Amino acid sequence: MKPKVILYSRLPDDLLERLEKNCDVQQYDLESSSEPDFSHDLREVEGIIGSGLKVDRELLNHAHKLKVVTNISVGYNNLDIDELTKRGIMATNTPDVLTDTTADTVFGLLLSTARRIPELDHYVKSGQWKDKITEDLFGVDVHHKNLGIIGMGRIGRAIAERAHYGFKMNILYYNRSRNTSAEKELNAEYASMDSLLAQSDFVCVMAPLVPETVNLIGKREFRLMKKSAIFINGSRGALVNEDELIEALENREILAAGLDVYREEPLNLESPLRHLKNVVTLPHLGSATTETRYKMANLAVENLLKGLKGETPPSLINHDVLKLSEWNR
Ligand code: 8YV
Repeated sequence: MKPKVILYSRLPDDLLERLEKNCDVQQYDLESSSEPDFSHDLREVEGIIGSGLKVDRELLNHAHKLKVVTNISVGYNNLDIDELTKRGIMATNTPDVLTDTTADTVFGLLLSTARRIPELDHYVKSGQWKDKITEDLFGVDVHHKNLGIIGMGRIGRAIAERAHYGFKMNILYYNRSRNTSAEKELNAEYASMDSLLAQSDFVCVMAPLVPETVNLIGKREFRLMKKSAIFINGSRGALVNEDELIEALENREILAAGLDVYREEPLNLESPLRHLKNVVTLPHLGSATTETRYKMANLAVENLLKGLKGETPPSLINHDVLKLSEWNR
């Protein structure tokens, strides 16, 4: 009998076919932004694959046969890793394949915000360009400026490469641990958070969402930034106190912000972020190119099938789970 699997994200046809060849696939409401209720299916399920589903103790209490939970994303703040490990369930994600694409998006956001590209696009298309352009439409330079990166992981490093080689920027970074290769190769300077905030022209948050990073950036941090600073968030909305960001933008304590992620997604229709001229927004699509989303889905399917066979998936998160299963043998 094929193992039962829950799929709650869209997969390219050939990957769905591969999954269906090996598993009994139960697909869920793919279009809805609300989480599907599949509690009645959990009892028999051995694998879960998709993006963003909250997998916590409550869900796991219904899933006694579960072996693998496969995120189609690099972030895994939706998974209770300790609980999964305790229960001997493998958790996997999709690192590396999305690094360059996400760094491209973040850099695009940075350029769009500094040079006000979406606003100026609207200016032309709405017929406002009737005469010579005036100073009120000018942006600020990116090249040779100071870029502060909070979270120098794979994506942070890829952003730093673009900034260093392409834009001759000076890189400051704050991270849990030193990234000596970025220091050597990109001339990146390790700084305390406060010093990074005070010196940077662009502050870019790329840290993972864990309990210690919730509200990492708020009123105090915005006040430490330059009044000319541009703030970029390409990681997770919860790292930033969004009300305090809005206040900082409205009061011009910072110049502007470029955002791919929000507290609430999709962004609440009432959010002032929708109306602020000094904000550029994207709908959480850092990794969303056809090529990269295919690679992510492919890696996720590979992770799932390997895990279901009892083999080690290529991007296993909780390696302790292997020790546990050896002990149980
Ligand atoms: C995901 C992301 O694709 O990988 C991540 O952590 O943020 C994106 O690349 C996104 O979470 C899917 O909705």
